[in-house]
Amino acid sequence: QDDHRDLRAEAEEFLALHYREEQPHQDPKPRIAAVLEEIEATGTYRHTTAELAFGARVAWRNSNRCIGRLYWRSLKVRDRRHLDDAESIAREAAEHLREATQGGRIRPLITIFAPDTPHRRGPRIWNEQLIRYAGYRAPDGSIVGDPRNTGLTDLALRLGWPGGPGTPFDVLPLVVADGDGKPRLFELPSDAVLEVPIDSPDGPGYGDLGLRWHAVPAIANMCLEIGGVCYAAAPFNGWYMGTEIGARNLADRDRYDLLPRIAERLDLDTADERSLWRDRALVELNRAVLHSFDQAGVTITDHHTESRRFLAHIDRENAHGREVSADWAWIVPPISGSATPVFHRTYDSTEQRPAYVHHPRAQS
Ligand code: HEM
Ligand code: NRG
Repeated sequence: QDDHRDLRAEAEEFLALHYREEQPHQDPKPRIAAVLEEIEATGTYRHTTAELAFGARVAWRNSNRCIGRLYWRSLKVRDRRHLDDAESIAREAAEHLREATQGGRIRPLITIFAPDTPHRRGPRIWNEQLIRYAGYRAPDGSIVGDPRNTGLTDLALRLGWPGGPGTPFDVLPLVVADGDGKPRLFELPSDAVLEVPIDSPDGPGYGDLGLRWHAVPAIANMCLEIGGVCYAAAPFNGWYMGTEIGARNLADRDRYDLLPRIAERLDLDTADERSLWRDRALVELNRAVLHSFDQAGVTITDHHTESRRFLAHIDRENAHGREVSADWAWIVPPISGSATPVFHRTYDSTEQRPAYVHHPRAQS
């Protein structure tokens, strides 16, 4: 009889939070009683539309690794809980990208598909983000594309993907499994994928390097947990902070590893670490990313602005009687940390629910 003890407790806690924040003058007991009954009868329960949207927004507010939380109330929610087949999910994922991209005026958006239930597992998206670049392993051990995605690239090829044109920036197909767990491939329509060519704001430029990045970061493999219910397929996006692309994706040794080539363009002395050629190349690459997104009219933030906003977020939350938890190592930007205000303090890192979580069983 105590099968659903955790679910009952988490449901109760979430419903109480929802009432406390959104309808403080109403009594939550009737709704809680109805949900507990529904759990007894069916082993799960259905969130109302308002509960779902509140849960998705508060899960963003609770994302300790996210510096972009000031606008958590503005998250737009697409309720697609009635969809659980792979084909519909691929179609709606593409539509999500179109609605989120808006030609460059990016807006924070989440699409929520069918949750897991005791009777049927919900669907899964195996890509870590809706848009990811292939990483092709050559026989000599070298990699064309994004080394982060060699695993998914291998899998897609095994499932019958013919492969893309073979550039360093081939968009991978979506790999989607419905409840039966069998992965299927879906090519993303090109009108759903906005990309920005990266070039330097001054001088000769990096045009010949052929660099680009996608406009929208849309995490697709985290589980949205609300009141004990797991929405494993719930892709969400905001916009990029420039350093994610310029200081990590394009710069990390185990990603695109571009610092040596940028330094060469800048004619820096790469034989001498103390010339700080890596640091100088990092700054120029990050200027190029911000400049290129601006030129293309695509929303992007910089780490100085976003750090200030994050501290404003903490103040605003405190004014509402809420503490903000954060993970210092993720909040502090990967370049010029000490030049941003988020560096010069500590954070409590208590995890709260609802939350976006990396599930051990989120995939496969
Ligand atoms: C992580 C910025 C919107 C949830 C991050 C990170 C940055 C960031 C810089 C660290 C990423 C890394 O180091 O790899 C932003 C900005 C946004 C935004 C500028 C603009 C609106 C959102 C939204 C959600 C969200 C809409 C969810 C609804 C998260 C989560 C993580 C994260 C869950 C941790 C991801 C992980 O564990 O891999 N964000 N974010 N963010 N963000 Fe945001
Ligand atoms: N660093 C990853 C993206 C992680 C999430 N970042 C955001 N999320 N900005 C990358 O692709 O570089 N968001 O929802 O906006």
